[in-house]
Amino acid sequence: MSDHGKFATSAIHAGQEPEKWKSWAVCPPISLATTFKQPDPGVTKSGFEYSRGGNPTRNSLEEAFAAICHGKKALVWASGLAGTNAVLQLLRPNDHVLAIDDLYGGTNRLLRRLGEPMGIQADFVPTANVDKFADSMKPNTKLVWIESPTNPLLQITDIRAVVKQVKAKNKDCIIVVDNTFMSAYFQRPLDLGADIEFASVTKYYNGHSDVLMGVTITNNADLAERLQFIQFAAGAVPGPFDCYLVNRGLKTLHVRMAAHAKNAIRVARYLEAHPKVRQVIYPGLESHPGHEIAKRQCHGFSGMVTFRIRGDIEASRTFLKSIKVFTLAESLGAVESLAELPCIMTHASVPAEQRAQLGITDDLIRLSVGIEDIEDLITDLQQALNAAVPGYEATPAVGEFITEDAAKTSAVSKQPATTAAPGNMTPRTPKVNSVSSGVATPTRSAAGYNAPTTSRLAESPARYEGSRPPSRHPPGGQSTITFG
Ligand code: P1T
Repeated sequence: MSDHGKFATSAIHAGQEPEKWKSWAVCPPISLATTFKQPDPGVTKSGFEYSRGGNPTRNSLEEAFAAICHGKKALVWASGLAGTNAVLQLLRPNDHVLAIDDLYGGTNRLLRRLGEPMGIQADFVPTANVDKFADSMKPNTKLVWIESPTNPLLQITDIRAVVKQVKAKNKDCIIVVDNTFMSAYFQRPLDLGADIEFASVTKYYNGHSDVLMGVTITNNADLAERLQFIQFAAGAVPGPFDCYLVNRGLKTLHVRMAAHAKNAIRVARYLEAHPKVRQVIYPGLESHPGHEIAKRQCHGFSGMVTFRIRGDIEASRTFLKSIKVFTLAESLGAVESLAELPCIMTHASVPAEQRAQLGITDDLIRLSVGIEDIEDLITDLQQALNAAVPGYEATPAVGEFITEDAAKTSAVSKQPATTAAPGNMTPRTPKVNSVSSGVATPTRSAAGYNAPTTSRLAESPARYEGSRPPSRHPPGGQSTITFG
C-alpha cells in the first residue's frame, strides 16, 4: 500500500482559490443564481449562462473532485443513481453492459429495469476469475461496470487485471469503477486504468448523511465532453447548497477515512473473535480472500464491515432492533455508525434467485462503522449480539479490541481442519467478558466457537481463483481460534 501523496492539500485547496471571487472568500460562496447577466445576447462575461450548464459553487466542487481523484474532469449529479443513469446514456440500443454480479441493489435495478426498455442488455458476472469475466464480453459490450469492494459482500476485484483483459478484447469499451465504498483517499480507479471513477457522494465523500449526490471523474476528453453534454441536456444536477456542503465534507475526508478505518478494523477483529458471529467479511482482515489484492491496489480499508450472525432472520432482526449506538438505517459512509439487513433493505430489489446465489442471506448484516468512540461501538455490538443469539456465554472482552495493538495484531488466526495445528498454535481458552457473561466457560475449547462456515465465500473457492491462498481457506474448512 502506498502513501496518500498530497491528498489533504488537494482536498482542502483545489478549486478553492480565493482570488477567483471578487470578495477573496476562503471558501466558495453559495451561488444560488439560476441565471447570469449577459452584456450582449449570447455573450457571457463570467463564463456562466444558466445554472444547469454550470454554476460557480458546483464548478469549485468539480475541480476539487478532479484533483483528489487524479482526473481531468469531474461532473457531479443529483444522486449517485442519477450519475449511473448519466453513464447509461452513453450507450445506444443493442449495446451490452458487463457488470459485476455483486453490486448495489439500485444499480442492479437501474441496469435491468431502465436499461432493458432502452434496448440495453446487462449481464452480471463475478470478477474473481478475471479471464472468465472478460470472456463474458460480447462483440457489443460497450460498458464494464465494477464495484470494489462490492456492496454488500465486500468482494475485491483486481482492477488492473480487469482493465488489461477488457482493453485487450476491446480498447474502446468503457470501464467504470464504482468507488463509493473507498473514496479516492483509499483507492483511485483512474490510476489503476479505469476510464471513469463513479461514486455515490452521498456516502464517504460527503460523510454527514445530509446530501444526495453522485460524481463521475475521467481523464478521457471524449467521455468528459459527452457526459458534460448529458449533464446539461438532461439536467440531473445537484443544487448549489448541496455542492457547498460536499465541498466542506471533502476538506475532512482524509481525517474521517482514517478514523473510519481505525474503528472498522477493531470492530472486524472483535466480531471475528465472537462466538455469536459465523463469518466476518472485511478486506483489511488477513482472512479476506481479496486482502492481498486490496493491499496492492488500495491505500487502506474503509469503514464497511459485513458479517453473518449465528442465527436466522429473527436473530438478525433482534440484533438490528437492539443496537443503540449504531442506527438501523440504509446508507453508509457517514460519521455515525449504521447497520442494515441487505436482503430486505438495500438489496431487496435484487431478484431473490440472484440474492441467494450471491449469499445475500437472512443472516448477512452490513455495518457502516462510524467515527464514534470505539469502546461504545464494540460494547453496543456486544449487547446486541447477546440479545440476538442465546447461549455461547463466553464472549470476547471489549477491552482487548480497543487498543492500538488490536488493529495491528490479529487476535484470531484460523487454521484449516485438515492441517494439524502446530505445537505453538494449540488453541487456548479465550479470555471471556465477565460483564456480559458473568460465568466463564473454560471447558469449551475455542475451536468450538467457529463451526465450519457455510457461507458462499467458503463454499465457492473458484470465485476467488488467484486471490485465495488455498491452504488457509479449504472448502468447508473447520476454523480454529487461538487467542493471543
Ligand atoms: O443513493 P445514491 O446516492 O443514489 O447512490 C447509489 C449507490 C451507488 N453505488 C453504491 C455502491 C451505493 O452503495 C449506492 C447507494 N447505496 C445505498 C444507499 C446503500 O445503503 O447501500
